[in-house]
Amino acid sequence: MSGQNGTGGQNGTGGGNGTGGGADGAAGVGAGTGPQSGNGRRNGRSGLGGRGSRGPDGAAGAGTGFHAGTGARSGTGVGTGTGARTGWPGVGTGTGAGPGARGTARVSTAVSPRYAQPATFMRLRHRPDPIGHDVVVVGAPYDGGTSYRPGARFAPRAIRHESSLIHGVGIDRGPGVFDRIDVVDGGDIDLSPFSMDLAMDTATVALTRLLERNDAFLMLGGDHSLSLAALRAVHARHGRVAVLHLDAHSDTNPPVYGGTYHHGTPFRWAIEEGLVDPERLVQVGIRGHNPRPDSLDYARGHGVSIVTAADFTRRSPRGIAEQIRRTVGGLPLYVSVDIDVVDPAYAPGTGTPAPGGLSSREVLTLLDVVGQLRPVGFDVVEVSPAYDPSGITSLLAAEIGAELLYQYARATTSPASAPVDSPLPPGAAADDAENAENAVDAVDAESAVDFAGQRWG
Ligand SMILES: [Mn+2]
Repeated sequence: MSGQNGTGGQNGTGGGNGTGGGADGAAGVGAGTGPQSGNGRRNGRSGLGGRGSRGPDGAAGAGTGFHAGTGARSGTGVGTGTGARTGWPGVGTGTGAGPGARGTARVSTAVSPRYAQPATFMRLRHRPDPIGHDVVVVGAPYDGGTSYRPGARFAPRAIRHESSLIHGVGIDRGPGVFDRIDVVDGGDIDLSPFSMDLAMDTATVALTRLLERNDAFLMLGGDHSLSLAALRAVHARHGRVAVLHLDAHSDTNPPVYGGTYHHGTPFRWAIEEGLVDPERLVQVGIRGHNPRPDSLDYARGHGVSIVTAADFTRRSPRGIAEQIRRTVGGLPLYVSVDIDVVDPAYAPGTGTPAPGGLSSREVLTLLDVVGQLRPVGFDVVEVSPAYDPSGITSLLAAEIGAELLYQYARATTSPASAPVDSPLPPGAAADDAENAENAVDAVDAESAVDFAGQRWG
């Protein structure tokens, strides 16, 4: 995070000749040059180092080029940038040294009470146009795809507001999620409220750009239609992905009312566009009078695994987690959580509430499987704050987002939880009932590793 505080010419933008450096740990020095380094930016935010391989704590990290150059988190860096943007002549140079994000990833509660300051997700630092982070939290305030109750456009603000209380640690999470991964709040994507096609294109471009410059995102919806944009972006980076989709509805509906896209279509289009492998798509919590038969028939006809809410009651959560592991395998995993997967008793503030859903605890427990896979992106969608007078729906959405960040940390920083192509324990049968004991043993063994300190050392 070099040069973050540098000063530079207000009009000096562009340029590719800068250098940026800084490594984890005060002693480290890293340097890099390349196309993404040394952007002399507005406000003198010059000399941003390109993203690089992160050096170990206290050691140097160095690299060259895009995705290199290690502007790292705790180090200091110096950067210069020169150049001109069309129509904005000028040269800007700047140098700056900043403490970096790591260790100061969030607004300190020692200085500022949790209810103070503009709300960002979990009080993370706001970094518009972020570069080089492990995960960027990004809002997608849009509800032009809703078919019933509107209002999800206000969800990113509401979720951020309720997230202020969430610590980065928890008795189930172990210490220091944000010591393990570098996360910032990238703000919101500016989406037109007037055109679904324009919003979809804008979101696709913005999220694709995020993944060109950062490793993953957590998108706060917004209605569910924009998960298609998210999957397009993830596909551009990773190819076909597996999906864990938590929802009351399959969202594999055909177009309706003359609209190609709406919040009931994202996974149908994701299958049609080849973004996801439908046989690696697991939908959990499906129930109610909607989805229509042509939605479920489409999903099942393409090999999608559907765990209904009734299935969830009959089966063990660990058995379902085992099914998810088996179905997803070693493929990069996108996780999409429609808050209406949760019963309206816990999450009333949503667009199409459906009684008989999962509890908050069941959803949070189920997400434990994510850290044992290869997650590459997340969304939490369909919160509608106007129908959420006590804020509990936004609070739960924030907690789910925090849980997903923790699971990302588990998956990417824990050698013990490296992705596995064959997650089944030896001799395990495919049948859920027969497999329950084996699955419990396997999960317990992994949990033991978690709390033995090997993951959090
Ligand atoms: Mn949905």
